[in-house]
Amino acid sequence: MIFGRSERGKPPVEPVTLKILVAGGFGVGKTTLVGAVSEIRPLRTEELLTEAGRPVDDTAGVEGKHTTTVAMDFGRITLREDLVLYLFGTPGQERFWFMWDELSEGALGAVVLADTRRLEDCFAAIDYFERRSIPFLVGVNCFEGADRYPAESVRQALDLDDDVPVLLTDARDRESVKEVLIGLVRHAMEYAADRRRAVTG
Ligand SMILES: Nc1nc2c(ncn2[C@@H]2O[C@H](COP(=O)(O)OP(=O)(O)OP(=O)(O)O)[C@@H](O)[C@H]2O)c(=O)[nH]1
Ligand SMILES: [Mg+2]
Repeated sequence: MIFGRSERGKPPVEPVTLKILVAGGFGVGKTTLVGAVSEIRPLRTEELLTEAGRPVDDTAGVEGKHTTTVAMDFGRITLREDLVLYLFGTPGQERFWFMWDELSEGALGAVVLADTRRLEDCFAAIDYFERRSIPFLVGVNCFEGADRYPAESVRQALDLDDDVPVLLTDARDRESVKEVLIGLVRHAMEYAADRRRAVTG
């Protein structure tokens, strides 16, 4: 066998690699999502939530949470033999948002995770991607105990454009998260095609 070639003699496929951001408010499940789908051990930058941070770190709804992302999460998932996603989870706390500009460099698009108990926490992320014309979708992380709302109600509450997909998900579930990622790649492709059409007329 020739090194670097598959047994059937076909040259190995060079996969397309895409960079995807996972954003949203504090404690909404970004690190969980990256960990659930990553096929490599995810890189995490978690620090303990300190007593001193209590007044500003609102853990209502995620009382079991003891750590927070201070720089980023990083993971990888092969969607198809020829399509690999690199996932970058952003820090949720406002004091680390200066990281976002660097993380969003070259990103194809973003998943904005939302928790229906604290929807307003994802406004800033939505605003961020809208302003920069980075395609995004909203993944509603369905925590137990949180009321379930249809995707359309979430769209209205967040005042999203009609073309922004809203998908219900469970950040802990690999298959569910994969669907969200596939949805985002699809949406980003359509978004790019629409923009090309708008430019070329
Ligand atoms: N029940 C339930 N718990 C979840 C779900 N997703 C995340 N969690 C829990 O919620 C907490 C917060 O999750 P993280 O993944 O750390 O959230 P994060 O968005 O990365 O948080 P920051 O980086 O601090 O902004 C953890 O204790 C998770 O175990 C979910 O879908 N259901
Ligand atoms: Mg995190």
